Amino acid sequence: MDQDFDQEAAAQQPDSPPRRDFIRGAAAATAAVGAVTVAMHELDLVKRAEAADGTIDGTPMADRWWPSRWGKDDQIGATNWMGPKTTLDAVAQIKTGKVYSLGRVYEFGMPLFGQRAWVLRIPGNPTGGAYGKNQVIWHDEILSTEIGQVGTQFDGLGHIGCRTGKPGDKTQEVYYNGVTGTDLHDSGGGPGSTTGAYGLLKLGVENVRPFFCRGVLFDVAGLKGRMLDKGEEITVADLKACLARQGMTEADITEGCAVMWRTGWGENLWMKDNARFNSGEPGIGVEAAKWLAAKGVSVGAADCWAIEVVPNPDPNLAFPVHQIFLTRNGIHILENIRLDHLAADKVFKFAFVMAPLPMKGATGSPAAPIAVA
Ligand code: UVW
Repeated sequence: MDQDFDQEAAAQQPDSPPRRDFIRGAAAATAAVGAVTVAMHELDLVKRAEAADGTIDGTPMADRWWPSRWGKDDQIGATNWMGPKTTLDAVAQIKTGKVYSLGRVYEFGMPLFGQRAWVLRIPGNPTGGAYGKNQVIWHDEILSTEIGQVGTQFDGLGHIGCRTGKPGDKTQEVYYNGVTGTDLHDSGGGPGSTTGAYGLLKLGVENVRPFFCRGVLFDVAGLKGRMLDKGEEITVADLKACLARQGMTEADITEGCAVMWRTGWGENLWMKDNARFNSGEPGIGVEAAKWLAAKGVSVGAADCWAIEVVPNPDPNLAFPVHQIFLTRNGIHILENIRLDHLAADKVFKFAFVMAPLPMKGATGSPAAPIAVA
């Protein structure tokens, strides 16, 4: 299969419907649902996305990104780094043994992107029983949610791709390692076949290895002495300044390590001002994403909902860091984590531990990551 870009076809598209509609959907949800739990991305975000010219020329996705550094059939991306070397290096970072929980509580009222939902119900009181002379009773729950894409969430490699051709041409919707929209959804039909509607046929989150590696925190809010604002880009200079302030060097960013940046956005706004939390965010931009990718990190994480600056300072781009990390480099993303307690204790290097739930064909996973100092 020739998966080279159809640049000419792409250039003929007057607009970029998926990117435009994706963000417009969030704004529609705002109008419909009001100030409850649904994301309330502001209209300026929509206007900026609509300014995009609908082609990928001149964007970080303009040149071919596959086969991956781990071979043409790889489906686990940067978790290839995980192994005895990263495990032992992580253990070497442990000095006090203090454990920090980086995950947030999943609950009604947490900020959600677009029209995503969190609906947990307990069927019955109790759900079952009583049985036996000992009269055992129990509770279950039913959960309806975009399970890999709400709250503290780990993005798998099937989550984000890039349309490189005409709308509707699934062979030109390309994900990590050149996997196409057709590969993800179409097993060819016939007896025993299934479709991606029941779980992506490739790049599902069940493929990734558990993380046990070094973690590195860039305390950008500490560096600036304030919460960063939405649309404020964290640059490579900022990341280097964090390292210097924290008594570290670039050599501390090792292959396979987990990197995370504290903006202050989560600790100040999560469940306190959801409308502002969802209206945009500070985060890294294209420059810093490329810099970190070149260092071979395994996952990028932050205390905000997309880890990257939103709106992007370049009005032609929508979520480019997602594409640079996930689609181009197989680097995972971890969103909506807590970092304030690490910063308060000046813990900037630690062991990072997280096992995404192996849900076959899922785009991501809930997560309860920990740091061990
Ligand atoms: C998108 O789905 C674009 O965002 P996130 O991964 O931040 O949920």
